Amino acid sequence: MCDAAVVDKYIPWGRISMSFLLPKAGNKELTMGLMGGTFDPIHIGHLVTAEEARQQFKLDHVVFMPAGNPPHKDEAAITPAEHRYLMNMLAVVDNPYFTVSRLEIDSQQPCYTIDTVRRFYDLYNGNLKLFFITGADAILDITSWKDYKELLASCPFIAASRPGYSFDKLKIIMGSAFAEVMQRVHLLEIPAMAISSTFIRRRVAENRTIRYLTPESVEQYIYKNNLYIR
Ligand code: DND
Repeated sequence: MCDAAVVDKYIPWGRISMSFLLPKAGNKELTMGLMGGTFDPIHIGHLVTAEEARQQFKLDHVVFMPAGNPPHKDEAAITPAEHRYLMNMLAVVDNPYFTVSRLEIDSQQPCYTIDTVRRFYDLYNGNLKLFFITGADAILDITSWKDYKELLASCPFIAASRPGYSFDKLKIIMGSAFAEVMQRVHLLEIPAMAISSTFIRRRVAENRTIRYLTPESVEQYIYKNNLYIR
């Protein structure tokens, strides 16, 4: 469960609230896309997915949620959360509809998506229509996520097409779970981009260019901080 203490905490440069930078609710119900990820690093596949979801599903905002201590990944193998958060901030700065949340990275415990979704509904007093944005690959193992039935019931997913993960293939691999899961999953066709964070990390380690695979500011941040160099 995400730590409630992150709602309002002190950080070295002052006091910051969990809702800092998050879209304000106002009187009308907000329609929001939440894009969770390890983002190690964020790249144009993530950004194109979020922007396409925003337009096709008429989202007021997309909030990127870098995972602090991802339950599904080896913590020692991932880049410190603060670097991943800052790369997300650099990547979204020119899009007025995109923001980044610190909710998960400020939590000391593993954050499960169901807990994050509950926190968001609480934060907006239910005055929120939330979609969780993923790539098609995430749907493949959704049944292993914490309380996945409740998660899907409370928050529909938008799943973007991804090279190597056709929905026909998912149907075969997921078997009987597919039909039930897909009742709450909206498919999103995006221009196919065979880009992954793994691919970018490998290219940096091999001293190969990553230009245009991620925003230039993120590329420069990676070099400046010697990230992904073996
Ligand atoms: P990843 O580490 O796969 O994200 O994590 C995705 C989200 O799943 C995070 O919010 C996790 O907390 C959550 N999760 C995972 C497992 C269990 C549970 C929750 C649980 O609650 O039990 P990446 O940084 O690798 O990628 C972020 C998203 O972007 C993913 O959905 C990925 O599929 C998608 N993506 C692309 N989509 C389209 N084209 C591309 C993409 N590259 C990545 N080229």
